[in-house]
Amino acid sequence: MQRLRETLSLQGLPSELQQLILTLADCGVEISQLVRGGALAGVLGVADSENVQGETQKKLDIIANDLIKDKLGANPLVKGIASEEETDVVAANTDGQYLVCFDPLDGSSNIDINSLVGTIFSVLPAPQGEVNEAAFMQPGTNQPCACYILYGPATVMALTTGQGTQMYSLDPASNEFVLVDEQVTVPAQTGEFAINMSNQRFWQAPMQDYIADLISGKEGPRGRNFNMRWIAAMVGDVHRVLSRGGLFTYPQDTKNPDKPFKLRLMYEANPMSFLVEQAGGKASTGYERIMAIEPEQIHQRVAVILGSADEVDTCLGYHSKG
Ligand code: AFP
Repeated sequence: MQRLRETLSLQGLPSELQQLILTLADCGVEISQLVRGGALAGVLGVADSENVQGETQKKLDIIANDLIKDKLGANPLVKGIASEEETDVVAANTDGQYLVCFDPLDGSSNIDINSLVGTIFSVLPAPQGEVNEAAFMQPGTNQPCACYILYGPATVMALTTGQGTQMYSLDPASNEFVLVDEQVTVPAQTGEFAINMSNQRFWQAPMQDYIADLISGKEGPRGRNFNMRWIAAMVGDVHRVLSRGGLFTYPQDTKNPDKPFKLRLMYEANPMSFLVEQAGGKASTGYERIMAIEPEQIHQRVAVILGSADEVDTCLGYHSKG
């Protein structure tokens, strides 16, 4: 069985990027142990604080964020970090070559019900000069690497360095990630979609029409039935898409006029889009390729439609009709 470090070496990656990826994996191993502890580790429940998103922070949000911040801050390769749980970007090491954006605990609303959560990492090259928000304003196509670690019955890691998408599983005996799929492939067609249906009345017309046609199944224009799954943790829903195909979407909605979009570009949509595209899938806002977006703010949000390429194209067809 091939361990992560061996796969990275065989990919002929720069030694610095290999070393950074191993640090990201180490963060995942430590957070996995905390998540496993659950109530017994004293990490459940809410903290008495809110993040920049205006979301009540869970204890484990803060613990995971601080653990990653400390580990990356201590790595000389890291020039700066941006986190869902940090209002501003954080400078690290002046001579670092990389910037790291992360969602330390995606799906944290699932923590107290013992459901799926994960950590999402997006790596960017560090430009010359000071570490400010502008340094991070790079399109997703600049990522040399993206990965997530999913804390489920098994702890798994999906990773791409632009040479396809690989899947690893954490060996509890050695605490090392072991390669389980060297070329993850998302089937072009699917019978499964993922969306928070409770927002249906707030969607724009193209998404309302697309989902209505899925739900009308065999008697409708699609001529076949579809199944729905919703984990309410992007990391879990995307893992299902990478594992067996599907379409995941969190579309624009009018539920909160100040916040037409839910998912964050820099540390959710971009890394997940890179992983899905490298596995043969597609990732769009409905009107443009997510990874082509020129970011304007570190916490900016975006609509997401990603997964099986043919199904994403079908959904985009509804959007091009307007
Ligand atoms: P939390 O991290 O606050 O649980 O949010 C998770 C998330 O950002 C994303 O991972 C899910 O796909 C989405 O929100 C779920 O949103 P809903 O709670 O509206 O279903």
